[in-house]
Amino acid sequence: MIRYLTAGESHGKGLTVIIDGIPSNLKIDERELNLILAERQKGYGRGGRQKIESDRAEILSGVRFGKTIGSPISVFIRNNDYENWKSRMSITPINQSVDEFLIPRPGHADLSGGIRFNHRDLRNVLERASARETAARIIAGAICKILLKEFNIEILGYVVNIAGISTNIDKKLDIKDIIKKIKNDKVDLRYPDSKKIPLIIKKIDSAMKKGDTLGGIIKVIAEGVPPGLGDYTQWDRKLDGKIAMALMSLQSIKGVEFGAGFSYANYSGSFVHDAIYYSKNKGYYRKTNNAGGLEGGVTNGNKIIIRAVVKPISTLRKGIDSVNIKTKLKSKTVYERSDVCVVPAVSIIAENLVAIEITNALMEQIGCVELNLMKENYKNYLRHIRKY
Ligand code: EPS
Repeated sequence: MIRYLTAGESHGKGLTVIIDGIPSNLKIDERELNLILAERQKGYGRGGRQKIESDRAEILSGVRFGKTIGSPISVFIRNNDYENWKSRMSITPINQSVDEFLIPRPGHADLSGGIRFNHRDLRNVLERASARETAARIIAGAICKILLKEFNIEILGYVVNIAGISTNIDKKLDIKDIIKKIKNDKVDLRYPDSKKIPLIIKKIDSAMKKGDTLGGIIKVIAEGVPPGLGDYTQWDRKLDGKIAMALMSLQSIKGVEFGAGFSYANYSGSFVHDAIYYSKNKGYYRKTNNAGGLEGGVTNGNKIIIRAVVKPISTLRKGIDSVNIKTKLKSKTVYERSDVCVVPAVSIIAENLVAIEITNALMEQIGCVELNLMKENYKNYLRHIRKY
């Protein structure tokens, strides 16, 4: 079983992730992890912080001579901005007063987190609640993605809507064709419909001018996932539940759906359920995939299709009505700096988080602690599927 934990504050020394349960003998290259970190930092509409940081993964343990050894893998990512925050984020007490963060941002964890931990300086909340933490989380996912590649399982996260400008150009495309389309895009929006990109840029520019922020919808698809991963026998083993949890735990995500998702409400059962067929060549197959690749919490061999909505982030230059928690007086939120649109970054983070959950389900079905033995088990499992 893969387990992982992250630690670190947004303006502290750095972020750490510990990933436990990755089988031995998997090739890991820091450069591959750094490519994913760089991808997370991209996207038209990111803020000033990304100019300060150039995130680099430093593997501290669990890898020897370029291969995993089965021990926990720990990775550190330094925060360059710490240099500017040394005293304000000091681990030890200091002899000077620091500005307290007193006006909670609606939409952020500031107020609810302050109440929970009884913090009077809300910086103690926002430093950890910040989406900077995803730089650490994405590393756990990136390692799982490297593992899944060994089993020909591919996952892609991309953007299908920014500020209401949506596309379904991807509907009949597979991962390799969508990658071609999003690679074409010079502004790193990870949006496959190039004709609509100028309109999106206009919207982002206008939001930036107005001091506002924008959200959207991301999509994650997974190909090559065999049937039978996940479980229906207990609520907390259902793979769709685990994926939804992983995505909902992302700072800006407010809703997750699989396949036809919320549009199931509009159709009758006889229309919307994916009828089952069988042929000698294909085995069991479907002509539709409204279920998005999961039935009863278990994969059915179809493409996994997930969509998630990303709220406009809650730090905005314009300010929103709030209250000073010290004076209790009405105040506008204070602006330090922020992104205008993080939807492309969320799509790459989501891609990697989904990889963790699929890896876990794969390990549960054919798992073992060594890669080559795991591959042998996989061959057996594929034989079982063909015979079934
Ligand atoms: C982020 C770093 C943060 C924010 C953003 C994500 O940097 P700073 O707070 O120094 O500007 O840009 O955080 C949020 C979206 C959030 O909700 O807190 C990063 O590295 O991704």
